[in-house]
Amino acid sequence: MVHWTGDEKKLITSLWAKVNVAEIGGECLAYLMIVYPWTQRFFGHFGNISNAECILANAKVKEHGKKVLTSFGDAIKNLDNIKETFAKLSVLHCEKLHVDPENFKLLGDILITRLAAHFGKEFTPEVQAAYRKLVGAVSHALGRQYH
Ligand code: HNI
Repeated sequence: MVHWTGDEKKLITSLWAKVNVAEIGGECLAYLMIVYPWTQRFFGHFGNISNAECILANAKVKEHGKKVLTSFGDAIKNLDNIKETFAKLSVLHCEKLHVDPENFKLLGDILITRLAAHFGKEFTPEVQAAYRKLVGAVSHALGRQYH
């Protein structure tokens, strides 16, 4: 189990309270698909994703990005219970969606870059360290049911 210090918990939750989940969620999924184009193969049924502009404007990408980041927020509500929180989603991504767990790490990296872009100086190295630990834990939890 990941151990969190009181400071880490405070840094994570106080930044998250200011995150616009719809906006940053949509951006994260769109950026993932643009920066790592092979991830587009999972979202072929989302309509027009033929170039960066279309991906950024795509309503389904925005909607799904919001869903994914809302789900990521469940990790923050359950910091001491991340594995169990994502157990079902891990099975879904593995057995039904066949998403390579490497992609969870890529999405985590993208989230860090978007938080840095939105929060600037407020995204201090200490906050970033706590968030890197968090995206690592979420990625590990989502990848846990793979066999
Ligand atoms: Ni992911 C569906 C959460 C990363 C591909 N994903 C979901 C759903 C949630 C979710 C919640 C909706 C489940 C349901 O309908 O019951 N996904 C998360 C989280 C992360 C993540 C918390 C990482 C932080 N998913 C990824 C990544 C990919 C991905 C990195 C592929 C690159 N997810 C999918 C696909 C679906 C999906 C594909 C189904 C989409 C659809 O509606 O068709």
